[in-house]
Amino acid sequence: MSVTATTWAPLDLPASGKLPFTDYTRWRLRCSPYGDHTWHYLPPSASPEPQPECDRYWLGLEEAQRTAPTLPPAATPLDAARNGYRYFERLQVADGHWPGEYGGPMFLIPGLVIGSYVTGAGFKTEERMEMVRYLFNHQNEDGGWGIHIEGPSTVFGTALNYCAARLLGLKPDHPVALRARACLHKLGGATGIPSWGKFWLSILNVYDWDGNHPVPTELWLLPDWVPIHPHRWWIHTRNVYIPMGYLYGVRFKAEETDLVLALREELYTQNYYSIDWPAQRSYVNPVDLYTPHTMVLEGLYKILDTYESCPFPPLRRAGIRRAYELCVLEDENTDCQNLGPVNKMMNHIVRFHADGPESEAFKKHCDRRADFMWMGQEGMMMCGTNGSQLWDIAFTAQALIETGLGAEPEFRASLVKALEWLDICQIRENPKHHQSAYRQATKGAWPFSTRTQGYTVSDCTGEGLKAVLYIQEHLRDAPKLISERRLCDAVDIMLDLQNSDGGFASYELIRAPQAMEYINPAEVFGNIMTEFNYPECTTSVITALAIFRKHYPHYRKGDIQTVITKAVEYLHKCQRPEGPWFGSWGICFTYATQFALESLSLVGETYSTSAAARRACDFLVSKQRSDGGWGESYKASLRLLAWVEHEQTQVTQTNWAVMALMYAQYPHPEPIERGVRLVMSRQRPDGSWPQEAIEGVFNKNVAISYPNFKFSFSIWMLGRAQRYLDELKAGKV
Ligand code: LAN
Repeated sequence: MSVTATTWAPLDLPASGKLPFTDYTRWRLRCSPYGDHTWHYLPPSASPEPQPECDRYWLGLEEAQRTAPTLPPAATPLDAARNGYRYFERLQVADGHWPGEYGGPMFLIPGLVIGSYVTGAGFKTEERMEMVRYLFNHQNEDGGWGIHIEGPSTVFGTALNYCAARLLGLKPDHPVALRARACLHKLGGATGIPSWGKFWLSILNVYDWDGNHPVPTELWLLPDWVPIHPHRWWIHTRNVYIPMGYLYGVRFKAEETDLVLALREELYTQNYYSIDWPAQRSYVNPVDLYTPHTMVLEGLYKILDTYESCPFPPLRRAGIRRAYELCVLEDENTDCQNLGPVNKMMNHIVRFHADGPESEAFKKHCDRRADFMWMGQEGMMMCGTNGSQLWDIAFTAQALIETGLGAEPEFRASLVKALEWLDICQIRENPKHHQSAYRQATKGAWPFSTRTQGYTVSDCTGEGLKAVLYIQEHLRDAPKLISERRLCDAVDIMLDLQNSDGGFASYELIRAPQAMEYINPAEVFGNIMTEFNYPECTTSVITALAIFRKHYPHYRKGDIQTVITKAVEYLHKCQRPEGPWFGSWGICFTYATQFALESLSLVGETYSTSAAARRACDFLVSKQRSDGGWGESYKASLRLLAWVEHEQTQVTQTNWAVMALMYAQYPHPEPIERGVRLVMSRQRPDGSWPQEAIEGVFNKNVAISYPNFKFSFSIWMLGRAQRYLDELKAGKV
């Protein structure tokens, strides 16, 4: 493979991305037996095969053409839940799971495109066209792009996506390019791009490596016990800095093609060749700054910059070799799919550089790019992970059981298929390279997406286990596909993940002091250096263990009790004084509070018995809007601020708030009834709900979409509400 004119040739593109650039009836989603998805464009020669409903839904064809059947109007919340599931079931694929798009962040397509361009890994023309279209559709009014689809324009978003669009074939005089350049220049040009942007531009050879602070791989040569050793960093951060260190160490850069030379002209307000590069290292445009460099980091950089001017070659070589070894271990553990989309594209370049374009590893990397590329109605995006398969199926399965819908003959088969997928998704072994790659155990865990990706996540294991227990224990004659031993393996995984203060973090135990945040070099993210405890992760584990012990009361009884007690203590400690819990992965207080009240209810704490539950409910009720719903903005996550209202009421947050009240056995029906009415009023005649605002967040500053939530949580809430309101009226609560 090489950078050929045919692969990257300029495209003639319409002025706007409103209408598809390709024939949408030709796109097909294919799934591996493990639920890994890839989209394919059928060549004109292919015999036309019918397009499955799932594909049509995600491509927006169903909505555009209104082809879904109209359902009998819902008279009760349970009818509405049933209609919702009738719609959602059509989106389940043959292996039992629900595929879904997982877009939102706007710094992922650039990594994909730059990493592919510099290694000569091509795209199909249709993929290029639809990626550009996605960029067109997410361009802000002012011509720029933000760090995520709802964010204001930043240098990071604008410079990187501008480069991506140009590499994909956008001509420099196209109106979209003109507007983007105008915005970038108004922001002062690309010099002030944050450090991860400096890195990608340097790879593309349109920013000098001298404009970057060092990324020393030598740190990996320190003994493991050193408190700041990189194996102690948060897994996403260390997995990004490993290949980044390698590529910095070898100063990898693209060939100086005409396009590269043109970009050097287009990205800056001054002459590229006159830029004082070292002066840019610590310069980040204020519009981009989320975590400014601390004095500690600046001090550290002074030392590193000095070392960099005369590095000790054998040490540098050993550091680079070590980084390469770690990339190989990660590739072998995940079949080159890797932990996430950022390190995936960096490893792709490392393997190209070290192993060559003909190597098996590089070829595998090229193929695996497709796992992150998703076709949506606005074009083709790069997802935050290779999907959210386990996460979505776990909530849907629990919703079906708790509402009783799963037991209705019409839906039973769908639920059994979901169980089959949960069975396939559970990780059976520890990683191939376990200790040597500093990995947490995985045997018995459920990952966030698929088994191929294969990373333990505390709350995914919790939700996966709950879903399996619900189906196997509550669905009459359900096949017991997952043995007791395997359920116990999942429990072991969770018990080993508790931190000393009782909380649970995301992928691993907290391995380093949290003061490491002082040396966070990525100015656009917060809380990324180490693991932190999260109420959401903690509550999922408490809930899963509490449900597990009801069915298996003897397994590690004492350990489970101790872990739950300490976790509940942690949960009490991190409740905000006003009543809610702060969510780090969903927006925001409604999200975390529903998980918290679910787990408190399982240890007997409800509105009438617990002051904590009462405070939480009163807080939520105080935020209910006059239309009966709730709505929070992603902005609440930015600065640990208090509640931030969204301009519109949101179905998903209304679901979370009502679920929270029901978990706590809130004694008054009105707020629940009003929430139910709001969610029912937003349901369409075909049973679906339209997409509203973005639902998730990460690293404080980035929003991410969970489009299946509008189905799983609406069905769950409405079905439960029916029973809850009946019980409340009958005086049974
Ligand atoms: C996710 C998505 C899921 C999420 C939950 C399971 C919801 C959470 O409770 C634990 C953390 C986890 C697994 C999580 C961690 C960070 C991820 C992987 C993401 C938000 C999806 C994308 C994000 C990842 C870091 C994106 C790549 C960007 C970098 C800055 C490396």
